[in-house]
Amino acid sequence: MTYRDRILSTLRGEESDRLVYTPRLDLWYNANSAAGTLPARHSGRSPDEIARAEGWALHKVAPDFLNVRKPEETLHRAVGLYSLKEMVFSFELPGEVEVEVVQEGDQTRITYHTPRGAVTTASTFSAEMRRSGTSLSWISEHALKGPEDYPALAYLFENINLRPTGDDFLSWSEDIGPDGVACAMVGLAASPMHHIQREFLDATDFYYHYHDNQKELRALAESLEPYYEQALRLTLDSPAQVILWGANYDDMITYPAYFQKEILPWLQKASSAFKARGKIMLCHCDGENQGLLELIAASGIHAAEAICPHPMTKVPLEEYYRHWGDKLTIWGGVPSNLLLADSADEEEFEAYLNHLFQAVAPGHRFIVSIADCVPPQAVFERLVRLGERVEKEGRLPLEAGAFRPLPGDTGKAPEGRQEKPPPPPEEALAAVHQEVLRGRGPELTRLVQELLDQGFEASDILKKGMLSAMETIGQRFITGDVFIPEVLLSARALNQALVVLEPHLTSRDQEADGRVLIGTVFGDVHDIGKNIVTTMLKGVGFKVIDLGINVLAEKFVQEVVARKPHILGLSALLTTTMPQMRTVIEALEEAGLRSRIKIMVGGAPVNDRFAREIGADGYAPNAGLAVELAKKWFSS
Ligand code: B1M
Repeated sequence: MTYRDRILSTLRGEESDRLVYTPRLDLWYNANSAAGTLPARHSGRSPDEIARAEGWALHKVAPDFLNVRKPEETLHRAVGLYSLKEMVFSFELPGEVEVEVVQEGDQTRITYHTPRGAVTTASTFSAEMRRSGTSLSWISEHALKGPEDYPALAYLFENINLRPTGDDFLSWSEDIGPDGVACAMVGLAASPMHHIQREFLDATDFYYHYHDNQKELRALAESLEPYYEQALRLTLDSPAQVILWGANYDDMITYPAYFQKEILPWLQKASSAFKARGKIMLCHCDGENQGLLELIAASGIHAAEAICPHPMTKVPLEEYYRHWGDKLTIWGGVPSNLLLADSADEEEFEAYLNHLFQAVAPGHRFIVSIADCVPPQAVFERLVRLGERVEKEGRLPLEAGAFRPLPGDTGKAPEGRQEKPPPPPEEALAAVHQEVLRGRGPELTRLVQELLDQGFEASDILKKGMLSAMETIGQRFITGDVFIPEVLLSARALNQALVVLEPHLTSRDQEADGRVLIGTVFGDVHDIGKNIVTTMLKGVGFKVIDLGINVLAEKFVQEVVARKPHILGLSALLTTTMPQMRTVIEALEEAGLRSRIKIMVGGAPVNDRFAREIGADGYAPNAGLAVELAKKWFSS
């Protein structure tokens, strides 16, 4: 069997003779070829040549976003329109739409003038992002600023035309030959509403629009349906056998109730249409899937690609296999941080490999890969060793054996904590507490005003009513009983009511809590988690100064001098940007500022050990625990 045969039969759930190993090399390759640090034996080679020389199958699921046929093809990505050789259709904007493009340094601003108004987007792709291997630009200005932008976007998508481009896809597919399987990308969003969430809005703003403008947002989603229907039809009629439909599901961002309502129906519709034509559909499921296991299983997709298990996320590999092994193919299985010398030593890496072969026994419906991709500083010899072990031990069925947990690991996701009951409030304060929990800003503001009029102490309303509710929300977030939208809506309600409360608070009440300076480190544009941490810290009374994303060490130092925070919070989601946290701490030491502040680090790849190694004072795995740690520091 060729690699192509094995991948196809594994995806279809048919018998195969061996496990296939397909490390995704693009990020690693882009960063190391730019820095001139490719392994000497692979110098001058392309990623495919490297994989072939090592005897690995080619990973052809995620498109090569950087390698476009014409520069113009990247222009409309900020509204979620892609044109790539890995696609089987391209798009034509409606003739009445005038497109204005302005290039300002690393930033591209585009305005779409439509008969129903204009919308503007801006995206950035910096030299630093290129050096770090990133292949997608960062959207610095989203298309949807307010409901006034809905009609223009609706017009754009209602009138867009798609046409087939199967020939380019076929020639790309021929280049891959028997060494892999060409996967055709339909889009990174899985449904019209997911498209709006991913592409048109800032990740946190989406939840406000979703709550406040349900009717308008739903109408906009309906306007996107013709685009999705055309994309489905053209892909069904195309030569592609394997299709990538949707990416980056995560049980915080696409929380279960939302996934079920807005994403699942489209996955089910598309997967059954593809099945009926003998095609295979997969999704790039690189996020935290703990709360989505059953829903993804119910989606009808053939495979979940980029599966990144515990210890990088909460779900252990054996749990994935137990839930999904008879329903869909798991592609991935090796969390990328195990390839990094800083995150895992040789013994831990070997222990994980021993564990892997047992966790997926008997090995059907499993394709070995690094999830979501090989990081730039990966120890290349570990990649090679994994390949050798797959070669040596990968004959199917794998020898089943007693499953061995990782050293020090119970194999179970961390237990949630018990929620603390709110302090027994008087009835009126209990009502305040409830309105914060419900996230009802106008009702809360009215109630706070009434209580002030009745002579209630402003500080009681704040502390016993509002802040205690945010603590409850924080605890519920830790235990997984509420998701991001609830936290954001509660925090927004609290901030709205603070407008009437603040003039009545004494300066002591207002200055009672600490100042936190927070930011995502240089080279990293992930901000959803940092924003949640910020919101929750503000919710319990901290003054938070958010420096945003991609923040240089020098900027952190300047701001520590200027703002005199008690706590500095650093967030990083990439293993490539984790070392920036050390750089910030060293810069603070050099500036003689280190002893003045407590430093907290967090973000998916960060762990306690790393925090200690770089000299941070603490690490928090989630926003609720970040609040607990900040409070502990501040009260000690
Ligand atoms: Co990216 N991405 N991404 N991504 N992305 C990850 C992080 C990744 C882990 C996926 C994977 O491998 N499974 C992977 C990193 C691998 C690694 O290095 N170890 C990855 C990659 C590779 C990339 C790109 C390089 C992809 C590419 O270009 N080929 C690129 C990088 C761009 C760059 O930064 N230069 C990229 C881009 C993107 C999008 C733009 C598409 C999008 C980000 C949108 C945005 O942030 N505005 C995105 C997303 C959404 C993800 C996943 C799927 C979800 C991240 C998220 O927001 N989770 C992610 C998968 C994963 O994390 N497993 C992935 C929800 C959020 C609430 O959780 O951020 O963990 P989290 O925050 C938690 C805690 O960590 C903690 O509290 C939060 C709330 O409880 N926390 C702190 C966070 N910061 C804290 C600070 C604290 C304390 C606690 O103290 C100060």
